[in-house]
Amino acid sequence: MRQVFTAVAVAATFAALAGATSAQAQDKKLTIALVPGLTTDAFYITMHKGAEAAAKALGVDLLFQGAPQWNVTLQVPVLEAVIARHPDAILIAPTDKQQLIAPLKKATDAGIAVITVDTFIGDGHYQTGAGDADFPISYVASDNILGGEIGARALAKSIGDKGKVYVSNTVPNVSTTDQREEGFKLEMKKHPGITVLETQFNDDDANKAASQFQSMYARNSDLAGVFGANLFSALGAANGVKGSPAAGKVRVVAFDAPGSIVDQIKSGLVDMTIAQHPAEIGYFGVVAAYAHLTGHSVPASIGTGYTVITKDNVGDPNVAKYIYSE
Ligand code: T6T
Repeated sequence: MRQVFTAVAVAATFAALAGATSAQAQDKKLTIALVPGLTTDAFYITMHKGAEAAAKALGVDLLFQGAPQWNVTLQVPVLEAVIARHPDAILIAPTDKQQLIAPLKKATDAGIAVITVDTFIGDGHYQTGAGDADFPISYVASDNILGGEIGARALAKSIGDKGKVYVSNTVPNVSTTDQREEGFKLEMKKHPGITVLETQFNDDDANKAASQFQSMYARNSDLAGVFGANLFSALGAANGVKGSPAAGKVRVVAFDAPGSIVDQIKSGLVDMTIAQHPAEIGYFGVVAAYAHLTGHSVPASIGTGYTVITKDNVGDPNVAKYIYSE
């Protein structure tokens, strides 16, 4: 069975480890590369900061190299260029569950340790000895099914448990956003008064998500709510509602916490957002790679948490610290 450790347990284990292995690390300076889903996304910018903090603490070199958009065809050549630099480990957010398996296998075959952060390849169950995609050492991420369930419960509450809703999503075959949609729909089965309409896929483009909202609203004037399954989907849906006859009528629940979404929460346009902890994902990704490279076993799955941000708690510094860096 796959071991799932909480970030706190992992922190305690690795804090001890950092001291125990510093002598080994001094022999050779390790290089760890982080390949994000895309470079221009506050989520990955924040993840990079967390990775940098761990790299500094452990005395390793960190490379950050990615594509400017969420696109497999752009990510694969970036990955190939990173493999050519031969770092000791690659942390990567694969932009597709299947299409990144073969390119990542090349990294493993070249002796580079692979850890996936945020998204997974295959079914996300690593080090099982089964299937063609279990070779990464670990998967460090939020629990995305749970995230979708939290979103659904919040939206159900906002719309008084009845009416039509839909999921604004990026592209199919992305582990995170697929699972959020899955969790959302699972939870909505417990709310018989709510009808979930067809998911709208926006290619991670907020402008497309905004115009999709407008056509959905034109076709369903009784639309009650939207769940934006990631930053650009949520931002686009909120922008679509803004200034349209839907404003004040259609409720929006968001995923991710850039300043732009937080502003919409303050203005009342978005009811709440589910902030991930991307800095923790980056931090524990580097720590897990370091542990593996210095001869320690690493859990095959490391889970990080969420902070739900609403108008009522956004002023609390313990909540506001989870707003993403830009
Ligand atoms: O929601 C995050 C990330 O978890 C997902 O895999 C892709 O979209 C984001 O980067 C936000 O834009």
